[in-house]
Amino acid sequence: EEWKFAIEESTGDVQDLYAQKFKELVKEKSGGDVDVTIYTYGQLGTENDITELTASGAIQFSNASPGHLGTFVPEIQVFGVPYLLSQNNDVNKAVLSESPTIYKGLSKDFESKGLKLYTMYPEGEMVWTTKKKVETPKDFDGVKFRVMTSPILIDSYKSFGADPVALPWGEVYSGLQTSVIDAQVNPIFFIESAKFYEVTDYLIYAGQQQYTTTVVTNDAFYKGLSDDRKKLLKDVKSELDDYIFKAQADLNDKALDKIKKAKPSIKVIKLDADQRAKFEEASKSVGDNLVKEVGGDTEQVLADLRDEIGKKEKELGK
Ligand code: 6CS
Repeated sequence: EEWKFAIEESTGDVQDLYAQKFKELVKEKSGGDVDVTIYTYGQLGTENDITELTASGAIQFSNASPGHLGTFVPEIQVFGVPYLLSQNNDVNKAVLSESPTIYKGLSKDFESKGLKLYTMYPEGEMVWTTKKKVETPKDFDGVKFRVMTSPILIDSYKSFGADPVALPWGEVYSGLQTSVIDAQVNPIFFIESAKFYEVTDYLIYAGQQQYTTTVVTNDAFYKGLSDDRKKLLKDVKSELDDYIFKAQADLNDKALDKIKKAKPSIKVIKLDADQRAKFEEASKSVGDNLVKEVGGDTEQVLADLRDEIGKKEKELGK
């Protein structure tokens, strides 16, 4: 039996590490019966293409990051609300791996689109790479800022003061090179592997967002699996929750040094609490706008997530 798994990233990136380990564990736990074939970014299309392929059943698994899933499963855009997730990534890990709001509430929104939400995990703090120094919303005046394709990101970056442009990531390097765009945002491991630092001058940490991703399966495929296979997938998920959290942290830890070595002239700026507060204030209404636009259970999901994050922060620290 073959399961096809498409990722939104390249070999050696976080999603690839996940898929590789998934492949290994599925093979082992199925006694060699199931072979997972991994397709990296571009082999089957862009981020939005692989979601469609999974929903239609042409492939069984894919990564579908909230940053790109917004027109398909609009409710998932709650993960795009600036400053929603914790600055403590242990909190995010706990919420993303076991939250009832995600696996009971949001998962219904996936099912209605032919997808089964398998897992969620964080990929690291998202860092702005720009050609000019940005420390206040005013500094974003006239900056053409590339965001992923979910509509909430357009709203967010407008609220921050920039001119957002939505693109698949394959167009980002050349876009920066030719000044079709002036800036973009991604976790540091990805800025390193996709070489976005080569065509920008500043790395700016504003604390606004943790990159999150989902792994989805085709819903009919999942429902048709035997109880044994469903249990196998459940066991693999639990093992991978810890594995991928450590793996992404390692990859992100090493990436900044690699960038500094490859480009000593790169300037790294960490916005302080007052500077961050200005961006948070500017984007205050983004969550409410999302609730108004998407409707349905979005208001409840957002409130419940805030509650879960708050509770985990009490337990694990901010
Ligand atoms: O910027 C993007 O669109 C891409 N960034 C990451 C970290 N993963 C895949 C995604 O498509």
